[in-house]
Amino acid sequence: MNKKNLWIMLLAVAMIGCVWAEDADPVNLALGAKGTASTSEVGKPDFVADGKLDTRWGSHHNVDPSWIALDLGTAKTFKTVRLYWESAYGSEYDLESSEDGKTWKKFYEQKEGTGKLENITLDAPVTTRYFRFFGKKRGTPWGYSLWEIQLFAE
Ligand SMILES: [Ca+2]
Repeated sequence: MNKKNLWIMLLAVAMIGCVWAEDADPVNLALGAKGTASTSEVGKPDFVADGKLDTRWGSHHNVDPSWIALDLGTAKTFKTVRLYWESAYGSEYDLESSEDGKTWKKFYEQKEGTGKLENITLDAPVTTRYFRFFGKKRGTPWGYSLWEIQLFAE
């Protein structure tokens, strides 16, 4: 390949890279995580991390507290937590991290949750392998019901 063709090729690769980077959706770091929960009235805990907005997990009705934990496989760093609620939402809850999946540390507290789509930007990035939603007060008589929990680096 001569020099001119090489430059044209490099330019083309760079342009494709730019277009691709702009179009790419942010990576959901929770996708495919393994879920466990205090109870499951509807669906399975894994359903909150399957990337589908029509599959959900719901805890047993009328139980506080209730929780769902995700094992991300390896430690991941995120600054945004997105909760896709079904109609049964949590009005008060903690978000927690853990190094071993047993001992939990609160990094965010919600006291006025309103359900629907909650897009939470943390004050500082959190790095953890285990993530837990810990529901303290339900917004309805039912349980806590989530279509998806998503985590993003930014
Ligand atoms: Ca889902």
